[in-house]
Amino acid sequence: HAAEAHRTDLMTITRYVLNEQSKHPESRGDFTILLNHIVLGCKFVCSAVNKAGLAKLIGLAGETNVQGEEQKKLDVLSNEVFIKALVSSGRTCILVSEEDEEATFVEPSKRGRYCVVFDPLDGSSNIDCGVSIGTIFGIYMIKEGGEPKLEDVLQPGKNMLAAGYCMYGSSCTLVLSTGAGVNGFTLDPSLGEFILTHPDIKIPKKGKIYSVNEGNAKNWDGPTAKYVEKCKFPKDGSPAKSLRYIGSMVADVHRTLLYGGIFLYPADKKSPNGKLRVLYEVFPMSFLMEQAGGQAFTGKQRALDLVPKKIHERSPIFLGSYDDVEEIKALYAAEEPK
Ligand code: P6P
Repeated sequence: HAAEAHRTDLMTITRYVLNEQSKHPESRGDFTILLNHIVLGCKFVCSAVNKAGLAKLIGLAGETNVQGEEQKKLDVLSNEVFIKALVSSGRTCILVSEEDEEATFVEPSKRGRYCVVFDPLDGSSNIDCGVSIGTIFGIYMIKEGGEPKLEDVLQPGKNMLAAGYCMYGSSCTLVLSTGAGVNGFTLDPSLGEFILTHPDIKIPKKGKIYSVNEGNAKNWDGPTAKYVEKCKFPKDGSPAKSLRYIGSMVADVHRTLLYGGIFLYPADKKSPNGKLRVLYEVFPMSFLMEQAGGQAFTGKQRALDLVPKKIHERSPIFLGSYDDVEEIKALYAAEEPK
């Protein structure tokens, strides 16, 4: 009967979020409405990404499609879709997007209490070759009443109420945490619904995979170089780790979350703060990793404790299985000036 119940008792993401809401009787459902608008954006982008090859949506802006219309690049299109969906939810007041230099302050008549930071289509350089890409997002509550200010989105990642990503690959998978664990939902295109397929995801305590761009090895600092060396030539006779690097953060993080291991984007001489952005790449993925029992470290501190000063600030990041991150933390601690 359990199997039967599972097939007919579809737990959609909307039902899941409503269940979460029912645990907060004081809630007015604003958060549920906001999440539903984010889910709508993900469904639209999923459909656009899947059609990209056919509708010549890929490639550079300026190409014209069969209707002779000016084609928008997928990441530009995705950004517009999310901005419109978030503003129309009537629950947001500040939006920070990887695509927009400045933060968007929502007009007063449509304002709500939430600030959303997002990368509408991360890894978009991989679109043309069909590698999985994704949307990454994080949600803050505005700090206090009154006029929304930029400081309301320059909060440490530990203040996030929720974070997640939607990966557009062989299937469309949305991984979400609202602060009570991590759940994965897969889009059933015939229903147009995200169905709970990965309940209560926990990352293995230790993994057999390391994920880094080895092409940057000549620029790495001591601790990173030592750690990667240890992955490849373990001194304790344990088997070497496998290297898996897709070059699309959502895909590399999703594999790390499900299989275990460690994902590294270290600082190097070329980029002293690494490459990945704090607000809408490092924080949401670090939030998910901690919620799944893993951890996330910047080389200096717990990633979620970082207080950003600018909305597009970068940070080095080491995230994944708890024990694997502990090892690289020890190597950085050993380098600390006494
Ligand atoms: P590199 C994609 O461009 C991205 O922003 C992330 O999705 C990915 O993890 C990283 O950059 C890859 O960077 O320097 O290894 O190509």
